[in-house]
Amino acid sequence: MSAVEINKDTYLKWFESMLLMRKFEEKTGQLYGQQKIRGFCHLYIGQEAVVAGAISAMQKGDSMITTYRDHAHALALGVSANSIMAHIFSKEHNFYGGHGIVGGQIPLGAGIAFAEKYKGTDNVNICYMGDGAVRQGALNETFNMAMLWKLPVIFVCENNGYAMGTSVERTTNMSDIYKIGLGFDMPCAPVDGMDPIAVHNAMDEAIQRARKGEGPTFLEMRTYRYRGHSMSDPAKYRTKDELETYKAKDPIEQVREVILKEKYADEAWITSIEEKVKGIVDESVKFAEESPFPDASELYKDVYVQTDYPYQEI
Ligand SMILES: Cc1ncc(C[n+]2csc(CCOP(=O)(O)OP(=O)(O)O)c2C)c(N)n1
Ligand SMILES: [Mg+2]
Repeated sequence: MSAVEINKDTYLKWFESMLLMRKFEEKTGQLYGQQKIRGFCHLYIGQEAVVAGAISAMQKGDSMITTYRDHAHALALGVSANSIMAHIFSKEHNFYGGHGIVGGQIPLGAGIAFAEKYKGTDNVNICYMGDGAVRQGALNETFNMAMLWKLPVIFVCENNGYAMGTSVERTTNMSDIYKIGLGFDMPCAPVDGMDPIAVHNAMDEAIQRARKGEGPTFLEMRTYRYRGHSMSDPAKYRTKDELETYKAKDPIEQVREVILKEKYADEAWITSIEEKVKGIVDESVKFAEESPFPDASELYKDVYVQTDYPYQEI
């Protein structure tokens, strides 16, 4: 049985949150083109259902940690668009970043889950990684420890088919990534990552198991990024047909269709949400442009955090 049922409200929330993720990313891409955002920039366009379906299965107190393709995860946890345009980590919203080292967040996710168990909460950590991260050595050590100690963590591989320009098939003989869990006796499954309902149901089941103390799950979300790896990638390693096949399953369009078909809301509501989202995104750009640059001394701030829990022998 689901802990969190899908109903009309879920669909309306999915639509608004996925539209915000998409429009925020489109604007981010534009700002990069205008050189207002520099350095590296990785967009989430196409993968929205993976985060939307997870959020609807989570409860307050649960946390997320992910890679550099991270704007949507923060938005969905309630970090404001304003602050994401300027700065992204948020302890207050249980969003732990944002990691640039491929696979680096996998042991950190298990560490967050260890802390929750140690403190006796029933919170769960959702630890995301790309398909390019699953062959990093750290995953093996982490999966072993997470199973041994039955940590409340859900490992989610967002398999978008490529690590930069390299397809999964070019790096492994076992392209059914979820099967990595089998070697650890970890519950694992492939999930249609373009479908928020499938994501929600898989996450709901995994989260319930983790909350009951039954340990981790490994889910392979089969998804797709519509844009290149980062802003400098013209994505010539894939065909237009392949891209179109995934766009035909666009999660925002799927949810919009259900809302209209089931009469959960009408076209006027859809338009009002589109306007609301545009307002939020435009405001975030204004906020970021008007905010002062941080002082160089900020680099040293918050590197270490004093916790409420003194060290104890266990
Ligand atoms: C340890 C390490 N090796 C290499 C890189 C360079 N690098 C950055 S992103 C990336 C591809 C990762 O792809 P994937 O895990 O599939 O995530 P996606 O970008 O598709 O979301 C690589 C190789 C890095 N950041 N860290
Ligand atoms: Mg990838």
